[in-house]
Amino acid sequence: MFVPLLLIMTGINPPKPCNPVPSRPQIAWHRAEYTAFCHFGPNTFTGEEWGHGTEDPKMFNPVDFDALQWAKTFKEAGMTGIIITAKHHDGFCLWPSKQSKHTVRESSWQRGEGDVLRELSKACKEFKLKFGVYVSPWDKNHPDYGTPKYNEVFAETLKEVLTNYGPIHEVWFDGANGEGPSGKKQVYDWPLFHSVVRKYQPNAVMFSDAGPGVRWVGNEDGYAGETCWAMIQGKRYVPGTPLYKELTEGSENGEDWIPAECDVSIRPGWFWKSSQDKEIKSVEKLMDIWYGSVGRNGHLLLNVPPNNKGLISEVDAQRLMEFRKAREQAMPKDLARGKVASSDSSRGVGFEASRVCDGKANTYFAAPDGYKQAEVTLSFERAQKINAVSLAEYIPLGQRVKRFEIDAFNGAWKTVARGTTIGNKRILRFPPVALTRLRVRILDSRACPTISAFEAYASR
Ligand code: FUL
Repeated sequence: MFVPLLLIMTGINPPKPCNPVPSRPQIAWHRAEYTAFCHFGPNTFTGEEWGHGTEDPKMFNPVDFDALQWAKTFKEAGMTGIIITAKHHDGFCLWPSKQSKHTVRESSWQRGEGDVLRELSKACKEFKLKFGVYVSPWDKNHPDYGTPKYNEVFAETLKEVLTNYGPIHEVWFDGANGEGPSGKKQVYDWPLFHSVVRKYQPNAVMFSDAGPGVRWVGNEDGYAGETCWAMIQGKRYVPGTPLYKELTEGSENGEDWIPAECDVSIRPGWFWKSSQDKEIKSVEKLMDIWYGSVGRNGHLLLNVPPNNKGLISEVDAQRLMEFRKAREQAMPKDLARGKVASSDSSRGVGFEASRVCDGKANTYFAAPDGYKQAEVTLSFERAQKINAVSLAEYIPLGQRVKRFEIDAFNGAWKTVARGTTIGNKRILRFPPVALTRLRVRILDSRACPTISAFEAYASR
């Protein structure tokens, strides 16, 4: 039996998991926080959002295609990975799939010898970015779509993507399910599709409205709920669920750890169009989205569509860098790091209050078993002007906190912010306040609270 070293040394038990808890790949996904989404394909050349599947593949010709430029741009923007539309609803495959006659092989790009997935997976490796794929089950081109045979075709299609391009961190399944060339809709064999992913990429998280790895946040605006549980009751939902609004908050009593991914485009559309070059979201809007997604226990999947030359346009790249700078200015330096911390209850050695400000994600303060409330106070030698805090629970043991308040002390205590859930990360902003002590008061929790980070910021 595995006995943690800390327990052998101190005799003090860590809290028991408060189920459900995330898998290792889900924990890595939470901590990765921010991923680029790339919609790219025939629509990039036609200006459509939903292609028809009848487009001439010859017109796919991104003459200056450069996956390294994409990866470099996204790396510099502070993103941790890229998810590419390997196949969108029009059925066009960005790799020379054997399951289709509507692919890069039939295009005029690189005389039919190009492979976007090959180039992009290599570029991701070079820039140490995670690589993910959007593979649409809806296919407006495939002649078998609408028949049981298509499920087999799609399983083989997935297998190609999952076995030829190295590690895949996320597989993105869209919920859209429309008619194919025969006018029929497909009844998707989800158990089959999931089994293919589990077999060939067991560490990939699977996205759909309903998971099973990560869920849609229920809107395409990039915002999680102010209350946002990583859990849902998985059995209530299917891809394409009409109950999608519930996904914005998740459920305190959900039996399944299926956290929220917030997808949103930097432009009005998902695909690049020159007409939208002037409609790129402002830095202020992107900052608001950041606080509303990553700052509310979500993962931000920001779509930055490559243009018809096969490059990330200068205007988008520029905005991404401004956005990065704005984040750094809003939260420049954690002023709580290494400060004196105390708590109103004590579990004992290994779980002290000081763990909240040691800068380590895997150490945490924990209250004793049975406690549903706890206070952790940070003390500063000199008065500090603070206008934001960032909190984190130790999510490997489950998401617990239901309600909390933040107080500042400068002669007297004053509540400056309040919230409900925390999860992987919760950022709260408030008007600048000078303080010598900063306190989080957890008012209610599903089980004894665990806090791994309590950070304090003064924006520049
Ligand atoms: C939707 C799709 O129908 C859109 O075209 C886009 O890919 C978006 C991210 O998901 O459901």
